[in-house]
Amino acid sequence: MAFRPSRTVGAWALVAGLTACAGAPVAPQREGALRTEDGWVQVWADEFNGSAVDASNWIINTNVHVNQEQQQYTTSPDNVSVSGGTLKLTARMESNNGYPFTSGRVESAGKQQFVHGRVEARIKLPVGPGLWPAFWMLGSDIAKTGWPACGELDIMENVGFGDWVSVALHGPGYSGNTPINGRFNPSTPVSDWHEYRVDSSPTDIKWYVDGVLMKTTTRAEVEQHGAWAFDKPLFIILNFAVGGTYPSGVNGAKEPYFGVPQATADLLRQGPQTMEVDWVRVSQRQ
Ligand SMILES: [Ca+2]
Repeated sequence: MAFRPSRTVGAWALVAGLTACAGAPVAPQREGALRTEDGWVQVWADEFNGSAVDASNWIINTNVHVNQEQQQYTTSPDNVSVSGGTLKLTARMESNNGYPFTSGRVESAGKQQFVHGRVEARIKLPVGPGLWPAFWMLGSDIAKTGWPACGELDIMENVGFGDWVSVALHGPGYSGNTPINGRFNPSTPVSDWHEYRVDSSPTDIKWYVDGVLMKTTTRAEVEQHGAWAFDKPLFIILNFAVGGTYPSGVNGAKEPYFGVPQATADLLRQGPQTMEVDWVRVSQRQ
């Protein structure tokens, strides 16, 4: 894409803060057993079958104010909840800490991290330009090495359009408006359930939607820009931002909120919007 805003501040804010709907059919539950499929063995999953965010897997990070995003993340069940087999990250129009919206963000930082492998999630998104849900990873060494040296692997981002999602890599020499990115069209709107996945190895990174290969980036391609940053542990982030630089760069909106056009502000005024996650699974070749 032509424009990819920096996650720089976000990454650092993340570290600094490290202290810290609608019902839908749920996929068949397969937790509790390693699942072998084409040589891949499931090594971890959260199927979101409980009644709260599993603290052995996730922190709820509220201390993130970056990219001119318009939400205050909270730990409230109104913004972050688990029920009916899914994680729900919900954006609401309600003032909090000087921000016009509240929402939710969970991270596996300090809880679960993975070197290479298959990371996938089944996700259903709301539609409304300026909504910015994402499923992504950061290098666990970010506190030591900083961003972008730590590496950032964006598995799925959406800025509120129903027909496309984006992916990207960030690292030393290829960050912010990174040259390594792509936009892809799921077979049906993002408001339907889709499986977003990345397979990473020492030689390449492959992105899939619903099992269909969308993009392959080789290590050699990355190393044309800078050091490969993906041979080390990374953790998972699921978050639902509202507005900010990436949405604004696409939809052009500055008012009524930065990156949030009037129609989406009206949508949020009418009611909360929820990013729903059925499961997150990680597999590795063994
Ligand atoms: Ca589930």
